[in-house]
Amino acid sequence: MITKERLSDLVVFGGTPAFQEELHVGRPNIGNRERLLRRINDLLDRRWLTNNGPYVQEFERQVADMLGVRHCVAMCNGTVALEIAIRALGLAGEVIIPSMTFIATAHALQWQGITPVFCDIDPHTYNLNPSRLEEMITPRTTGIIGVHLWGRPCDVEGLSEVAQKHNLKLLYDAAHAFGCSYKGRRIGNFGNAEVFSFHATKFFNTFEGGAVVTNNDELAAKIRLMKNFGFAGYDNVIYIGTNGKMSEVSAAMGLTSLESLDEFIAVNHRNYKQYQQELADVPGVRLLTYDESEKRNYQYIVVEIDRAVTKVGRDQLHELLWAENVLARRYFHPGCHRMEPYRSYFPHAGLLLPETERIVKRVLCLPTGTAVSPRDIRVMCQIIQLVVTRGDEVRDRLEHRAIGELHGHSHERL
Ligand code: T4K
Repeated sequence: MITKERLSDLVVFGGTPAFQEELHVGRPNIGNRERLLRRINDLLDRRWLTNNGPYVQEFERQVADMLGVRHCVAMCNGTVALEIAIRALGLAGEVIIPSMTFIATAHALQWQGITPVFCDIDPHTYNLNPSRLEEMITPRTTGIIGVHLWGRPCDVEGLSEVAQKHNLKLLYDAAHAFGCSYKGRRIGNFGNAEVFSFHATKFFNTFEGGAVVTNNDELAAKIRLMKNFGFAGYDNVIYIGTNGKMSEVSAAMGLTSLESLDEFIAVNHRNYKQYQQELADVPGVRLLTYDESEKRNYQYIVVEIDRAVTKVGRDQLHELLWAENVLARRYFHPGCHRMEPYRSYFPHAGLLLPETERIVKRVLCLPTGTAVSPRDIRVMCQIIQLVVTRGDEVRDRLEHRAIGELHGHSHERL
């Protein structure tokens, strides 16, 4: 690992990369390897690999207990869990969602012929803004999907008020919010149902995986049928369904990850505090904060770049970091409304999404989790500090380099 003190130390200006190996956002946390391998050996010995096996059942029980929710239905991934929850709730026509989310939230609707209607976010929380919801409601609206972005809960009360007033279903995409709480109650207990992702890149993972959790018995029963082709016993299909089942190997990983959950959160919290400290005096770089009086998983380190102060834009900083082997991510740039098929369907959607359009250009997620050391964080923050304190110069040199490259290419073409 190389520390950076001068601009010429930066790779873009001729230096060598700060990190020999790439640092990723979303490097998986791995729990106790021996226990995982023991479980995998067990399931192989049992020759029971999927279809509601004993590990899946145990995993569902443990998750439901931890969250204090009546039902947890484990699934093969978060996207299928969303699709099934959407279908089981009878959503149709139009459903209101934020555009500031991973594309899966929108696709899970469109995949089933339901139109996602993008609503703007609150300028402080970056979650759905309840006061902008009503203007998006039409006679075709059947529901709202709130996304607890980066594990910071939505305004649950504000959203339920609008949902109730207009008789709409309320589903939460809680892909980022496993282990978090809202007003002392665990995420998983709100709306008609909530959906988690346990993808490898989440702080808690089952390789691929997800779950729908709900306190509604009838809905849970329907979702259980739907994730298993509608089978209600051998040779007896009583409902339309698909294959959304979690495998035993995923559940084995899930049970093992659950045993290390507190440790993963503690490491994320420690990393968050260190980033907070190291970036405290870097002007124009604001670390998004978590409410520490609530339960949080601290799995995303999000910085917001104010270009008016830093001079170097978010995208330039992103490029500089990648050159150093820090694979920072611009989640969720450029917003779902600017991705296909939505940008073709709704080319002017951005006009109603001023906050989303502003935020997607400013945020950057930095590596955290158990694969990142305190020293890695120190070096990453040092690079950011160096770049920002010499922002004018870095910007000018990057822009000159870009113009130079452009001239180089046009000469080549001649
Ligand atoms: N709703 C929301 C709000 C979500 O954020 C997501 C998923 C979903 C719904 C859907 O849940 P799932 O169906 O995925 O369960 C990644 C994840 O694939 C995705 O699960 C996640 N959100 C999203 C925020 O991030 P990409 O396209 O950015 O993944 P990718 O391949 O670029 O990987 C991210 C980084 O992690 C890379 O730097 C590589 C690193 N990585 C990845 C994997 C898989 C590793 O170091 N090891 C690994 O095993 O979507």
